[in-house]
Amino acid sequence: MSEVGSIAAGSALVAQLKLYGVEHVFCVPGESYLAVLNAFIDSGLTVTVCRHEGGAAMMADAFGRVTGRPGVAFVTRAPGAANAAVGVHIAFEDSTPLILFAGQVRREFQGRGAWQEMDIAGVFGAMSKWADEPQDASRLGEYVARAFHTASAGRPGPVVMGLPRDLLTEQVKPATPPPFRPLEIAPSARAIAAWTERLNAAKAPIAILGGSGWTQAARDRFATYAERHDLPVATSYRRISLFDSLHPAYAGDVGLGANPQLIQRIKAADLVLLLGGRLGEVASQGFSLLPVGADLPQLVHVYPDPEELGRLYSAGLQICASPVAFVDALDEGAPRTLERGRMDAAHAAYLAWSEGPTPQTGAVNLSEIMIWLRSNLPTNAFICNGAGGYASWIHRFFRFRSFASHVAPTSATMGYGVPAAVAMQRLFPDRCVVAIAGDGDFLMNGQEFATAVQYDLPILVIVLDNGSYGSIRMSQEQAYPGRVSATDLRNPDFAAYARAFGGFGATVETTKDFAAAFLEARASGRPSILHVKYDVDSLTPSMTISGLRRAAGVD
Ligand SMILES: Cc1ncc(C[n+]2csc(CCOP(=O)(O)OP(=O)(O)O)c2C)c(N)n1
Repeated sequence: MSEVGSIAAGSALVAQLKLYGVEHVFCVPGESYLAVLNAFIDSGLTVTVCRHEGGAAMMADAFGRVTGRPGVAFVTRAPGAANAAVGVHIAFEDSTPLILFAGQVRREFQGRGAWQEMDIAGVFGAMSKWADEPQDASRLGEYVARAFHTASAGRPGPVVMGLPRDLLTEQVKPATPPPFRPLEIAPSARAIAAWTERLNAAKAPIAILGGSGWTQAARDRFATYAERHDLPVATSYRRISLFDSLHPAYAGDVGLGANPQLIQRIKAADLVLLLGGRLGEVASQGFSLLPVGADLPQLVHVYPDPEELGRLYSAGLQICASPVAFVDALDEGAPRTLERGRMDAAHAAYLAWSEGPTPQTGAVNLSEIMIWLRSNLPTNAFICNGAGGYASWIHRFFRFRSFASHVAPTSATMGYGVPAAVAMQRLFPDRCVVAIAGDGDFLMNGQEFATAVQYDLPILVIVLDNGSYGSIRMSQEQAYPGRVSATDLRNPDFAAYARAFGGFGATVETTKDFAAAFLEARASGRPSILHVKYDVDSLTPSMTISGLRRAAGVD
């Protein structure tokens, strides 16, 4: 019997989410959290029911990545939580605010190895900022408040919260939960003065933007600042859309297949501003860009977590601040006067590097397709992708104009593009959303195409089919030339797959057919898949299997 005026804890949880501004949740249902599913009805939340918890967690990650607010996913106990783990890992490595709520067995059965029981804290403890489960329904609000704070404060990341089934049905007095106030970590006036002094004295400065927690306003403000001070701006691996690729200060991205001239420019710089990012293994070109363990007087590292500062890089100036607060505090000052002209040179080098096209074996040229996309997509279109050699064509030739328009994991996790596209189209119904996937990549979460069909989301998925786990094939050909093991793929007809799901599908076998197929897909107004078949030889814009084999003297 419920007491007068009391509600189920599951309803109190949903009310708290609403209070914290949550509008979207992504889920796969389970009997372990029926009370929450029940509370979704009439809550006003936009609920996206997914086909796999990995997809749901990736959608929540994409949401958190683009909005800067915690993405929220609900899954059932052990099987659902285990499936969702990949999304938690992405959020952890990529610093995305995310809260995964996972159903849990009844409290009275806990510790017995009950059906689908999982030690949430044990399993997720090492890949999240916090993993726990409340035991007392009256403290649920406190736990949820802490989850929001922890996921978004300092270096953002995932929180995993187990929800015992019986706790969710317990009646609680509706209380006013503690408020959620996102924390901005601001730099001191002394830190800003020290930065300004270094910038004014620098002859060859460069900035590298990275990390999460940026806003459109901070990006715009920093762009103006960079131009004023003749400061070239690079972006970190898969953070390309933190800057407008056609802004006169843009110098390109550091990541896989980075422009060697840009790498040289960073190595030769007398001032490097690493703003918001950690410069991990890929962006640092295998920790070679700035030597780990060495004194780096030229480096100014701005990061919102004091434990990250100094962990890898001994920067001459360390500033604990979120990128937004740092940019807000920047002193306009007089324009830097020493040796100007480097910004234009860096941007010209970027434009030349990304201009294309490059030659490619076979009837489909991916550089030409990327160039067509960059010339024909609306500038605010989203490009969502996962991992594979195909992504190097995006990085090299697509030019990202709008803030956060590239939605792709720095953890290089396959299967991300389709769920991310679903989340973006759900969030921004009027924007053009394109997922680009490899053939291996696509089938890791291609089932979420059904979610796009279910909600009439006209995402357009470009499946780049080279009949191979090409990226691994590339590594194989480098390490063991001519010896192909477990990387060949025999693929289905992806256009027929799209039609079977109720979407639009077309096959593209030559470059010149791409534009017409793309336009037909868009005109259909339906979720679409373009199955693009291309030759496996060109693994990246600068590497072919035939070239690698020739160099190794293998046929
Ligand atoms: C979830 C996951 N599993 C495995 C890998 C290792 N991996 C990276 S790229 C790749 C192959 C990708 O193949 P495909 O999607 O066909 O793209 P291609 O490299 O051929 O362009 C694999 C297996 C990964 N990054 N993520």
